[in-house]
Amino acid sequence: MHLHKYEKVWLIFGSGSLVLFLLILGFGAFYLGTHPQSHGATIDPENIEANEAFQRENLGLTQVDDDRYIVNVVASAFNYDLGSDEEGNPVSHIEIPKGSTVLFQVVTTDVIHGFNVAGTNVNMMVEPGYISSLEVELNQTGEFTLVCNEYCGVGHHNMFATVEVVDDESGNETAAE
Ligand SMILES: [Cu+2]
Repeated sequence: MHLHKYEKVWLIFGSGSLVLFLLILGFGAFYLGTHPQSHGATIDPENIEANEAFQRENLGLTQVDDDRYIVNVVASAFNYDLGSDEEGNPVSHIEIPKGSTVLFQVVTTDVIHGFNVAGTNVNMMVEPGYISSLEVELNQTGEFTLVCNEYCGVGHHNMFATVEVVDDESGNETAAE
């Protein structure tokens, strides 16, 4: 088979860049330990309550300062645990005043789940053994659906909650419910 000189050059260039990119990817993943969103924070998925943030009473929305909130979530097939309200019912809707800085911290107790607040920049993969965390400023009012975007099993489509960003003109509305 005869290969034209330019064709050879292109083949070498093409396969060379493929190898180069794979090396860069491998270097990042295995040597630098690059990991999506988790900042390398680990947790025992069998015993998440060993971490204070994921004890039952600390789940869901917590105000930590004037315009700062933390949302701790335990994902499992097929639910996002956002804690319970006063009546003991599971929380599936949280309200956050517009302009707040929110730190989302999410763990899973079983398989890989997604954590996507559709329409915002919040989009994380939640892997067993890792704490996925992301801090965002929520500047757009509206109701956003929190969905699992990693297929996790037969009940995957039932895995959602809502995050509502509300205008905070009244001053100090209660945000956690
Ligand atoms: Cu899912």
